[in-house]
Amino acid sequence: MTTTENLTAEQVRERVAEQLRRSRARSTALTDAVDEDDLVRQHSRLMSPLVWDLAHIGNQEELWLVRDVGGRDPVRSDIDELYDAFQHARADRPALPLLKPREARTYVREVREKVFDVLERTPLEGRRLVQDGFAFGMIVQHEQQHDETMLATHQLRTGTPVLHAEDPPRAAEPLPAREVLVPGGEFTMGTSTEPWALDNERPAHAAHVDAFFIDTVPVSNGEYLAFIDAGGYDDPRWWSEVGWAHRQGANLVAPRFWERGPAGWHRTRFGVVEQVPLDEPVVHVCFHEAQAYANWAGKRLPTEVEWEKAARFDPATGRSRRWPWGDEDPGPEHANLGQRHLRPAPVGSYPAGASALGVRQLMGDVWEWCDSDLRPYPGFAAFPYREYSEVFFGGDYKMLRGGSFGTDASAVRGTFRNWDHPIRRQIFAGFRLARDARPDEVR
Ligand code: AVJ
Ligand code: FE
Repeated sequence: MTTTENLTAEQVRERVAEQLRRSRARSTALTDAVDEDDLVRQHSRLMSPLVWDLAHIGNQEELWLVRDVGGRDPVRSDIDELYDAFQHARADRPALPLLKPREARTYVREVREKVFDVLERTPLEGRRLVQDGFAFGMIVQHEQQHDETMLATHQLRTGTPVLHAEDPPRAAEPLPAREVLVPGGEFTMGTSTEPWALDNERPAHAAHVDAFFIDTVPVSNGEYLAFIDAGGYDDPRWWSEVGWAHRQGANLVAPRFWERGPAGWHRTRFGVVEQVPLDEPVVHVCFHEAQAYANWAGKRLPTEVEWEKAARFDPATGRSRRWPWGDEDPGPEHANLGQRHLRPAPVGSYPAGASALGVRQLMGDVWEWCDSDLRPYPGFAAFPYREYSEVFFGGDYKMLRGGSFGTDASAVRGTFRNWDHPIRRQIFAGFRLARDARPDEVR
């Protein structure tokens, strides 16, 4: 959401209401697209049944907005434990006595009706939790995050395709330079002013990078194919020790959802089998594959600090932008966000979304693996609950930045931080390359 400094409480309420409606329309579309059996089934041990995500969305909304912000009685006090992500691993959720699809739909509707009433009656001041509508924004983002998770479940399900969307637009402009120099020195990382930024994005602080080069576009399927064809999956030289062990144990030979046919590589995308499009960013690779590709290509992955500087730093003013293109919220010309399309756009698309330094497609298309672990920023304070970020610090997680075609604009920003295990491939993640600048390349 845009900085709320100049918005009246009424305008904040309108924004909240609009965002709540948008996220619910998406959750509804993702769950109405399939039949009841499909909703309660486990499509992959990596994922919850779709009906769990739906009721979990409602439960999280009830806990924070109905009970905490609203101070109201529980809508249902008997199901909190079932929908607590820390109580049951995803693989175990189908066996739980979950709400049936009809009950889950009724539940989320009842919660939502109360929430609109709470929104009307709650002064959006006095408590940090409600300042600028934060708690509502947090719940909008939570729903959109689970919608992206449900989209990944859709990608894992087999059967007749049920999701459809137009292809993203193809840029008419020629490809930019393949890499740009990011100047060394300090910049402002993170934020203390973005009203709906989550705890791990805070506070704004000075971060230093040495000068480096970053690619203007993500690595494409065509480029990734050259790594496969060069035997990259069979050469331990390119892989870290843990990466190689995983490649061997999981028998990785290509991105997830790819299959080699007599006439070249195919992939399955939301139930449709198609030729691998060479000019699209590669997606469904894990951190270890991204790192191996980078080593093979003679480059490396950017660190998270480098990624954010390339995305936000404006050398003309010295300040950090909210988004790569500036401070205004994303429009369809800036980035492939919001599940408007069911695939990344060809590399070089969205010239209007380029950063000040000329780096494209930082937001949307594919999440980008960074060579950094999940760590708190200096001055981090858990808010409003430790289980969003803090309990994950120091775990086996690598950072992902920028969002994918399946990420809603309300659930990502220039400062937004995402993370996952380095072996995960069902998420919509790809990567771009960086390299150190040689002294003679730095003016
Ligand atoms: C921050 C995206 C890794 O989806 O697991 C959802 C967000 N936290 N419910 C996730 C989240 C609680 C989280 N990520
Ligand atoms: Fe959740």
